Amino acid sequence: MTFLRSLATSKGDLSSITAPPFILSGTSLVEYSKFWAELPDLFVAPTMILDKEERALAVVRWFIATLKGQYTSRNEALGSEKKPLNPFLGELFLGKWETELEGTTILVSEQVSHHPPVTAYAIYNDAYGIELQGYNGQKASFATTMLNVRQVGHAVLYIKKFDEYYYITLPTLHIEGLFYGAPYVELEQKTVIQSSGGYRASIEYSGKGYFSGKKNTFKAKLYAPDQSSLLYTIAGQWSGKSTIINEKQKSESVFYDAMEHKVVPLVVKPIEQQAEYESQRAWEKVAAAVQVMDYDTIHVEKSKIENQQRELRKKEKEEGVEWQRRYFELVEDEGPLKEVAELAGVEPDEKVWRFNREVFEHSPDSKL
Ligand code: HCR
Repeated sequence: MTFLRSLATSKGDLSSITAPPFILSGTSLVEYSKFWAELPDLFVAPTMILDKEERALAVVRWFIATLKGQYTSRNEALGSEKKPLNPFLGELFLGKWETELEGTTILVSEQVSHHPPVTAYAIYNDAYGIELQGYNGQKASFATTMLNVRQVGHAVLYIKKFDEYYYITLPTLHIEGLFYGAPYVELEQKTVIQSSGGYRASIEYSGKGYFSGKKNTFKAKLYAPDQSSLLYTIAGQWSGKSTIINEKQKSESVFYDAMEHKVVPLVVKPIEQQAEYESQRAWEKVAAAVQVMDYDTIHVEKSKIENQQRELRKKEKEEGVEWQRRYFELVEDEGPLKEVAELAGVEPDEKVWRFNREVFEHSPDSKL
């Protein structure tokens, strides 16, 4: 009851929720950016497809494939959704995927704002010339026994060979099962994936009962650049199997089967080699205490980090300076990306977080 009450009074700020120890996670939210590329083969696949329509479809397939990790992996590994650690400003999570066919895919994830919390990330594979960047924050509201979470921000996929952008909006989600102490995520509303070439996918989500009586369901439609010709309809479970109908040929086939794909673990430097602002090193003691549910140590170690951060902010205020983000900068959205956002029918953010790769590559952090 105390937990439900804390949710009801959280006023949209998820970091202020006091969760019972068994719902706490020792993983910081800054780590969640990795879920975008845990299947490196699907991430780079669009770069090898010459046909524009097929390529747009490959982007949708990769996106659908990311959802299982993003939204159900805690349930699968730990039995329920957990409350992640609230990253501090400047917290960094770095890693790479090394696979035989795709080579190296790099992840840079940084907490660029603490109040409200915003994480920015960049993921790139140079061998295939593909890069994803984006940022996200969350706005929450509590309704009876459900926590509704609207995501702020977007992702942009860029394919160098075709000089093509895909603007991706983020789904809204809600958390059910709170009353029973076994929270889980369900997606709702929709995602739009708009390509600079004009192709547009609209993906609608629902839970049990709406489309098919199953959890984690979706229905996606891919439209031609003229926006009126429907090319494909895809439907099924994003955490399981989905099928695709080619609307011209009226043929049906399997689109994606999550059971047939195994995630590739991200390689992160051993903690002792990490810098003190790197996530796993910074939260090491808290994570260890979460493992054994030692609530006192969790509290003591978390408070140390929070107090240190408070001191830093105080000092910055006194000196009249602002915290310098490491590898991302807040810039006005302009050029092709603004146009794609407009095509996607979304009100583009006035300022967006973008990756400064040059700065990253000249820093010791780039030695992964
Ligand atoms: C809502 C959530 C924090 C945000 C998490 C996000 C939206 C972060 C960006 C990722 O790309 C996708 C993503 C996946 C997670 O499912 C989502 C989290 C689920 C729970 C967590 C809340 C802050 C936890 C509240 C406490 C509980 C368990 C009641």
